[in-house]
Amino acid sequence: MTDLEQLLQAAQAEFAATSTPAELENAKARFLGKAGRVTELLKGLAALPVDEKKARGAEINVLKSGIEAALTERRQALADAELALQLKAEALDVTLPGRSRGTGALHPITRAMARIEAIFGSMGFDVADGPEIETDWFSFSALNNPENHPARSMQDTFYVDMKDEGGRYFNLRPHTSPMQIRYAQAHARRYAGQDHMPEIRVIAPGRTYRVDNDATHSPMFHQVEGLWVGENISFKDLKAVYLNFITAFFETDQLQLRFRPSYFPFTEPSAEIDIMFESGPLKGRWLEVSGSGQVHPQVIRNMGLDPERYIGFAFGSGIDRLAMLRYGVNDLRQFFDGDLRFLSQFK
Ligand code: 2U9
Repeated sequence: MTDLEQLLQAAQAEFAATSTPAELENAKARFLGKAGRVTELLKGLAALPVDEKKARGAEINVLKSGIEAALTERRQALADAELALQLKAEALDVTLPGRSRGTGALHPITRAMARIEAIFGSMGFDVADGPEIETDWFSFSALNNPENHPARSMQDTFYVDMKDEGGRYFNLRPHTSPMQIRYAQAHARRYAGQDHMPEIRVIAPGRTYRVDNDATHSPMFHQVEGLWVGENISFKDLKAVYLNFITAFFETDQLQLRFRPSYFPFTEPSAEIDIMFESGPLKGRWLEVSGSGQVHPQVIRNMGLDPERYIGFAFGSGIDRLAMLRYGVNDLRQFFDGDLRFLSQFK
């Protein structure tokens, strides 16, 4: 074997022994680099006589081509191996089930509210929605709750550091009654001067605020108030509407309803509404579910209507409490903690 054939074999062996592209490039440098062995051979040609130079040069070039071919082959083999490894590592099992994002769902209070709107909607009630930051007049005065009257302390109101035109602080509405007033005023204005005014039949569901925080009170809670005003609306209509609502909401007619005398500045006479289930887990206990009453004549006047002609009833129920009873929840605050372990049970 000639020295050149030996050198080719040496190169092939060294290339074969490499296991990374970097190692291969180092091996290449030992043969074809500036100080590589083939380069040294080529430099050696200069010392040869002219007639030998040509033949030797041709032989060295054959060697060089052989080494280059071996290099290319090894490069390809290493790249193939690397690709095979990568494919193996990143292999994708298309038969595995997909990872779903999980479906969202409506909050139980939102669902209760939607049911309430649907039930009252079926009885011809419109739904009113409006500001949560209110003026003193809409939250209190219009509802026959004058400044400095002790009845104001029935509500531990949040005040906003900003005053209305009368110099009184804005408040976070402690009930949705302001919306009922706004709605009734707009209704009265619309039919002012006409012989006939359609009845006002509206509910105002929404967020309300009071300084209160325990297992059955949250500083932010939800109320639905109802208002039905016309020329001949009485307590019997209130009883029929509320009984129909509560049996539809709880999906049972196995319940009794009673009125218990009470006091609110905006209604006279006033009553608490209690219900008692005749079956099921809540059977046998009277549960307070709403306040109610005949709208006070002064409140009718504040709507822009004549209390000699118009009369009606109003009620106010806590939506959170209704939802607690319906879903068997005993701490109101769970609704607002944002804990998905609790909330996802209502999907
Ligand atoms: C107008 C006139 C009268 C709404 C009423 C109640 C009785 C009542 C409470 C129930 C539980 C508030 O959420 S709660 O704490 N509400 O007891 N609300 S009558 O009376 C009105 C409303 C608007 C114009």
